Amino acid sequence: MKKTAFITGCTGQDGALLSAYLLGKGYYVHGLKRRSSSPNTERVDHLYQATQVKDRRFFLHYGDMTDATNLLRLLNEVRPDEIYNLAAQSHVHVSFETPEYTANVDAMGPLRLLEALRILKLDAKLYQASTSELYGNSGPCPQSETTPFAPCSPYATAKLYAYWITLNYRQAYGLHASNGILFNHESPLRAQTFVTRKITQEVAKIYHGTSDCLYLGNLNAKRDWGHAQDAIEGMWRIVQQAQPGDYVLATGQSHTVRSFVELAFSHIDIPIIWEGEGLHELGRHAHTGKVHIRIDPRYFRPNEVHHLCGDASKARRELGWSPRIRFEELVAEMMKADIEKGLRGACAP
Ligand code: NAP
Ligand code: G4F
Repeated sequence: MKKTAFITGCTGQDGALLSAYLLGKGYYVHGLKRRSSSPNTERVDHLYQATQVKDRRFFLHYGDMTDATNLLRLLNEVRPDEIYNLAAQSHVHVSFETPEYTANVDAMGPLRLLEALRILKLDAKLYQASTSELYGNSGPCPQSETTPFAPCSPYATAKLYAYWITLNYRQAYGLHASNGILFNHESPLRAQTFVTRKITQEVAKIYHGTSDCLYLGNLNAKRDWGHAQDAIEGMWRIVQQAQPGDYVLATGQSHTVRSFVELAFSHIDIPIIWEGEGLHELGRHAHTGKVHIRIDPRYFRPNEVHHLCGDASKARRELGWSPRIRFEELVAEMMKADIEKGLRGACAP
């Protein structure tokens, strides 16, 4: 029998990729979408159209993680086999501006889903989108499932609550509820306010002559950047396990923001040299001397996580999961997509 999945955050990067992945496996997919005054379903519109006529397996429902009765009603109507809770105010910097809202969505949201499962006595498996931000600057790299958590932002603190309440409900009520502790994962669908997509989009504009300078914050932060498609497969594998658990999904390699910038510019044949320090640091075209990167203090965070790099040994061992797409391939794919979007005159997402 075909399985049914309920995906919160289905209009985001991961939600759109997961929806396509599960539809490809023959699932019925029900996604939660927020009411918005401007379109917010661009990433999934093609899926909606593709399954409309003969094979209607993709459904969108209005809802919000802050609305418990909405979630309760939808889960009661859909009665899914699997729930993927991907919805979140997912921007770390923005969470310093909207800490209470972030807690409401990212901490209380998962609690609302868990309570709905308990109240409805639904026998569904739940995936909670946990994050490497939980580690903060807590200790040595690489970080694994046993590394202590030390969240450094309202976002990470809210996600810490979500992590523990998922584990608590698993232990207290025997729910099949799992955490995927995912390190940064990107794709051409990544929102433009995250650093990777911001870089590839601006470098593509520089290539097309519609911009000449990229403004960034901390160039020295290091992240373990993988491909979102690999992450999606890991999420699904976590949910398929006979027993619930908590798993790190990561590549095990980290790079600085600076090296991401250099690699992106290399795709348009611009070698970058760096000069100066701190706020006065510049990135110049090594041959023409033109300035293409400047520092803007607006992009510094009140508190920074310096280095994230994951150890996914447990996922390799128990899920048979390992990332397939290398960092260089990820950057190449994102650059190609943004250059092609520029040729078509298209922009977001
Ligand atoms: P994303 O692109 O920002 O997508 C977030 C999704 O959540 C969007 O569909 C958004 O709707 C929805 N959403 C936000 N607030 C909501 C609310 N109040 N009610 C209902 N839906 C709401 O994030 P992503 O990169 O796909 O990440 C998916 C999940 O994984 C998030 O929980 C994130 O925190 C977590 N995570 C991501 C990464 C990563 O590197 N990508 C790593 C670790 C963990 P709109 O489209 O209307 O904005
Ligand atoms: O791309 P970022 O905004 O991602 P960040 O903060 O690592 O968070 C992402 O990954 C988490 C997993 O570890 C997820 F949980 C979370 O939802 C999100 O998907 O920033 C990456 C790094 C930071 O150190 C930041 O300070 O890039 C640095 N950075 C430098 N200049 C910048 C910029 N970040 C952004 N967004 N914009 C800049 O101009």
